[in-house]
Amino acid sequence: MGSKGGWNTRLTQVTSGGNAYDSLSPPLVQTSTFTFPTAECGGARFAGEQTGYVYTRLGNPTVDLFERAIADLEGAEDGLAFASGMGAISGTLLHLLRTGDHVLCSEGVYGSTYGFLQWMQEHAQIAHSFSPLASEQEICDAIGPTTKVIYVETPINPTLDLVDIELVSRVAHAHGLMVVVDNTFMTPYLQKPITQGADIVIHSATKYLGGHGDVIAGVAVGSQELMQAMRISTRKDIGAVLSPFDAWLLLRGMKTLALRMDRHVQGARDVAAWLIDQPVVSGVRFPEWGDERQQEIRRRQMRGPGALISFEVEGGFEAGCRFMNRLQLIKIAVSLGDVQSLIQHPASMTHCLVPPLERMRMGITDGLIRLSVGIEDSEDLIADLQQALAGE
Ligand code: 4LM
Repeated sequence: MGSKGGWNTRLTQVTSGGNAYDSLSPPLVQTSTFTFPTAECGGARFAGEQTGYVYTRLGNPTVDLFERAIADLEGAEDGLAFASGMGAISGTLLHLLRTGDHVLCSEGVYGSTYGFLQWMQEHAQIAHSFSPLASEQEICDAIGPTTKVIYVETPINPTLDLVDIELVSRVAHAHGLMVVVDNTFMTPYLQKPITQGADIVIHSATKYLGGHGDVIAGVAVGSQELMQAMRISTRKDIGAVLSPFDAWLLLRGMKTLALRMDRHVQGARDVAAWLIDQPVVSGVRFPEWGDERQQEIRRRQMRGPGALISFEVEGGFEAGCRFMNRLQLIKIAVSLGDVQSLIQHPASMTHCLVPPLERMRMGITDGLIRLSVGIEDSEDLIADLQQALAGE
């Protein structure tokens, strides 16, 4: 059963520690293994005949608390933490897919997700293809006889195009397929894909869930049956497990998720509205703008636009580099969702391994710049952007 109350109340509750030693903060159980009172008890725990912890790769109280917290917030039955977002993506897809299967993907995914799709194709003959997934007909046409999973990023990194989760889920389920949604850019505060019909939701918890740029982590949520199966298959045996300390940092970061997201979104609205008026800036992408169909999707499935903005500076890649190099407050770095604003160039950084033609098809032009708006005061961010653009 989900936690009760408003978002800020729920966030403080689901991330608190229960009653170990009456501590307010959750206990950090920083251990690799657990002792068994008797040899028979150890055997019974391995056999699943007795509950109790065994070894941190199989489960750990601090990691479990993080898993339960994110599952609760996403409206899922259970969660499974991983060492990174890529650990969660690879662990989930390898669990769901077999040699000969096909995964249908949104028209654009994070660069390393693209790399992993390539890896599965080369090493396991698991095929993939991309589609805008924009209408029932388009989705049906893209589903083949071996398709098992539809994998969606929305908003898509870094073009910020939106995919209709409810439509994709309805069509997928009619064909007996699973739907996996990467919800990293939104967090459950802004979008809850499970309530739209998705089967599994994935996060790079490195981003907004942690929020403070000090953790690499991932998580998947879904039905208890699926999560338990993944717990004893790809997570246990590939072993991309989250450390208890990182789970503890995530629990601390998540207490302020709603506060931070409201502030991120307001800052992004201010910055996007300013950017669009700059003569040397073009093609500003922000999920609150765009064609009517995208806006209809946003209103239906998102509570806010998020805090990423993509745009181009007149003069292409070279002008974009000069502009980024002049920034002082905004840091040049990949990643996103940090309290500090971060800016990067997808074609040479996060999506550099995507071949140029594929990048063009995904809408990642050579001059595209992606800005993750932090929680700084908007006027300071705008002043920094203004002085950096002034040189162009
Ligand atoms: C970045 N992104 O874009 P880990 N899913 C999405 C992502 O954006 C990322 C991951 C998964 C960036 C990292 C450098 C939508 C990552 C992968 O980095 O493995 O926690 O998440 O700047």
